[in-house]
Amino acid sequence: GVFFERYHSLEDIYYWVNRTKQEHSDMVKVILIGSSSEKRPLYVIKLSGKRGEVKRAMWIDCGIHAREWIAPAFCMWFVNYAITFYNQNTEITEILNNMDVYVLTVMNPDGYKYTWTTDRMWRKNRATNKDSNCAGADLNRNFDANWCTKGASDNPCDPTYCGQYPESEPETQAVARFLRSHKDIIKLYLSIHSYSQMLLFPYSCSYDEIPNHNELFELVREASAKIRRYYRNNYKYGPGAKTIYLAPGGSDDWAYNLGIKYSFTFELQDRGRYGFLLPPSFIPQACNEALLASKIIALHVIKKL
Ligand code: 0X9
Ligand code: ZN
Repeated sequence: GVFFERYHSLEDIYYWVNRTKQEHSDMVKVILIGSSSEKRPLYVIKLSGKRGEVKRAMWIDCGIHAREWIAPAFCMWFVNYAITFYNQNTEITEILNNMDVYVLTVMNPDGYKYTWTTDRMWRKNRATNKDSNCAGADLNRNFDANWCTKGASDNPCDPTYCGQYPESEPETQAVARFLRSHKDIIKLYLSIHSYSQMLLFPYSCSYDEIPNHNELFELVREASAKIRRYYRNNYKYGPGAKTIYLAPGGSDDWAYNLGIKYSFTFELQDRGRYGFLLPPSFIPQACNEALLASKIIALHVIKKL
């Protein structure tokens, strides 16, 4: 529907989360995993197909970075697709019959709100930093993976400020705690960003090659090829450090080290023409590309379980 072909304010998104839970109580639960530094709630939508047995799960977060509006739009797109096409589309049915899906639609609500009211190009959260007039830490530099080494900044005024210490930020902490406490069931971690059209996997915090590099490389190569075939659009792929840049303290590397051996960051459209200001008319294709990649990866993980 047209609802998902627009960007939504934070208030709209909260409202949508609540409505979704009420209208689809058979498939949807909402879990409060923590709150932001300005005390906004962090809600995770739990999607389940067949009920009952303890299932494995996958995780998707969107909107770590405030200005990347296509990311929350994707999380909404994914949830709507899953609810609408469960028991109609074979792939999403297979996925939901084998895995619960946890979706954090906006990991950085304070920053997201700020991009709607004050500064469209804001990236970090909105925490106050002591001994500085500059606000915010980069939540994707705040995880405990070679924290604050080359590729992050220890200056609170920089867009890649790593925070005071690993997991210093409440948003990081909430996600890290949830993943730690569910690490035995969560088999796949996906983090959605923009822009530049890339399918990335660990490591970004070093040039080391992960033990299952070949498997993940083949997976993203296949996903990229299918996106090219179906949507005539090019996605680069590979380990973060080599494919984009060295960037420590990221959620994907941390989740990988926690034991989630399928861990990915997607950079959605575009490649710079509009950048973070991707027009709403691009939402459907951008989301469908990422949805295709998500399905391919999830089905592979299920096959391997
Ligand atoms: O730099 C980032 O955090 C991501 N790119 S963005 O333009 N959306 O800011 C890339 C993240 C890749 N993964 C890690 N750095 N761990
Ligand atoms: Zn980002």
